[in-house]
Amino acid sequence: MAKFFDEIKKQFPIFKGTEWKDLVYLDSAASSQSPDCVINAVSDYYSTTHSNVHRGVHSLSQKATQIYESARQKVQQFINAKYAHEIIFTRGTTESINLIADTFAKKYLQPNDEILLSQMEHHSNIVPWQMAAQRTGAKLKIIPINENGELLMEDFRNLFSQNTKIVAITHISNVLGTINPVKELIAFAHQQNVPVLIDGAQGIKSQNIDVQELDCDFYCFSGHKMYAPTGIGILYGKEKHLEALPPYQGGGDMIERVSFEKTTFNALPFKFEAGTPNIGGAVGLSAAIDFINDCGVENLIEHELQLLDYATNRLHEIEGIRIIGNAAQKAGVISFLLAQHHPADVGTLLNMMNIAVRTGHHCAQPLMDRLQIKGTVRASFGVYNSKEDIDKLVIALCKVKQMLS
Ligand code: 7TS
Repeated sequence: MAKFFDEIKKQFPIFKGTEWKDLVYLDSAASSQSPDCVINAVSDYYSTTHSNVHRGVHSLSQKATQIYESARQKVQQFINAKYAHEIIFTRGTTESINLIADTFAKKYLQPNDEILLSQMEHHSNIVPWQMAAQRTGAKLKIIPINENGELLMEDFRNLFSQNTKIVAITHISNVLGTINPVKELIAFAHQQNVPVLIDGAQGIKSQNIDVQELDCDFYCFSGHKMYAPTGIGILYGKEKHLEALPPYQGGGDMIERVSFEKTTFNALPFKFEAGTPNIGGAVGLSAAIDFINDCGVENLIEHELQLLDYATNRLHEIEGIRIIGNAAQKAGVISFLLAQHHPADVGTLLNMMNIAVRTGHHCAQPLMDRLQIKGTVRASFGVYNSKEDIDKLVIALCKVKQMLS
């Protein structure tokens, strides 16, 4: 298996150039690197196929449209959505969540309605709901977590009331690595007739996602955390919800007929895709899905878990390390503190030793408040990481400790 992944690393040009050849990249939860096949697909698209979509009679535009729509089908198959028109291209997870928070609020939210979120959400799955709540008079209710960083399921169930209108929850915490029991959460919410949005920013590359099996109402993710380019992401929504919700942005492509008196809207998925979309990004995302399928999703999951296990054991060897997030079910994200040292100091020194980690609150300040810490150092894994990377991290952390004492 290790050899298999060594070979895969060779497909990532960033590690082949002289500048970053020796970089230990442990920041894939923020953004993953892209393999040749993704970069080449985007480059080929612009070299051979680019034109605007959905509007040309000419052959080049038809070819671009075909490639864009086949990318949609690729995503549909990847997450096993029932229909291709349930796949909306967006700029990323953040835009996908904003789209739902905004349109859901317009259609359904009333004063005193309740939105359930968890204590471990990324700001992207808090602020859009807070804005929706402020506009409508609805309220946020927060599902608490235990010391290990797991949701308190009993509290979750008890938070439901007559006024609960939607649950929005992360699949995997970008700080704690916790894999939430989303299937169970969704089943319970549905018993109360409440729809569920899953923030899949971290889930998409660490889990086998089958939206029909999960039965989630919405699943949101970004291309750039699954080896695709930035600026492309997905909102999956069940057809019945997407049909019922009003449009988000107005503009070209999302209309059926416009007059100054009245506009009627296009069918799904175009109703939610105003303006010229990120066609090159969709091409890159499609290539990234091929890449993931070629690696084998199960292999990627296994690889991440092996690295997580190894990193957890090795980090524990360092005196003064405190791992933040000890859930029973975790993905390849590991946050920690090194004695009393400031995460930014630790990260800066690691950077000087060619190790890229993320430090700070990771856009999860309410979680930091809950944990009563200011931030963490976070190492997160991708397909190109190896046990040697973790060994280098551990050696570097020992040096950092000496330097800071
Ligand atoms: N939700 C979660 C759980 C995330 O981890 C992130 C990004 C987002 C939403 C937003 O995704 P975007 O692609 O729209 O920006 N997380 C991180 C991170 O952990 N470090 O940098 C970005």
